[in-house]
Amino acid sequence: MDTRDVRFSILRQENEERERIVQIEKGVMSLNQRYADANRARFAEHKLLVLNVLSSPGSGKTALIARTLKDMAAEFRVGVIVGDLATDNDAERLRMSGAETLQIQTGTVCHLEAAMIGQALDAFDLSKLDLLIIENVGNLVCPAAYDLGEDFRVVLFSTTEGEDKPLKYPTMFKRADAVIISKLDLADTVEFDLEAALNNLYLVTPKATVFELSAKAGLGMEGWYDELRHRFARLKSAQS
Ligand SMILES: Nc1nc2c(ncn2[C@@H]2O[C@H](COP(=O)(O)OP(=O)(O)OP(=O)(O)O)[C@@H](O)[C@H]2O)c(=O)[nH]1
Ligand SMILES: [Mg+2]
Ligand SMILES: [Zn+2]
Repeated sequence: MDTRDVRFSILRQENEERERIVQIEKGVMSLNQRYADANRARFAEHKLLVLNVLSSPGSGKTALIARTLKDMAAEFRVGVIVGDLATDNDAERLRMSGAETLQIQTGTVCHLEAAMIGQALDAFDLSKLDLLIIENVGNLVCPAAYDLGEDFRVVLFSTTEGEDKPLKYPTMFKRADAVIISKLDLADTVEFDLEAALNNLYLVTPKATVFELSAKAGLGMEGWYDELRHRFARLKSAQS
């Protein structure tokens, strides 16, 4: 073999390897889709509104969920599933709001998968819930690719992360039903340009409903709660 033949042989091996990886990835995604469909059927059977809440680490998912649990306790019976690589800190915080909460520790996996949710559901009596909120692992990349069977996908980005997040992570934002701009109370301090952020969102995901709020200061929460009420009422009337 001369040098050129060796180079071609290595290239061919690399192509075959890449093709094998693509096939494995397709297999994983179609398996995930089967589990997601099974979850969705189970949710529909119990007329459960299910949220998948996503964002980068620290954007305020747990703070939003905790406040929502507290403020909506009289209206909805809520269960929560929280995913993190390690610790049950978030589950502990959410339990203080009185909701039944289950922590999934994913170990090295940086997203939740539908099969993990399917297994976690066994810990709940779904007939006693109106709303199931799933807090995904903090990560703006791969959780976007995993359908969990949810009705409503919510992506947060906080004023402290800058206006360009939708442009840098378009896949995550494109797949959102709603986008929440969080930590609105810090907007002035960090000189967040709300108009630029809204423009960026519009470029990437023109149909997503956008909420601007602060779970900590209690700003803009009513619009978010109305969205939940509206979606829940629609789900009930569609299935009855
Ligand atoms: N000022 C302000 N701080 C907030 C707000 N929401 C959350 N925080 C703070 O931001 C930090 C991260 O909030 P979390 O709710 O833990 O964020 P998270 O998205 O659940 O984080 P991970 O689960 O680790 O990905 C905490 O110190 C919160 O107190 C808000 O509306 N305003
Ligand atoms: Mg959290
Ligand atoms: Zn991942």
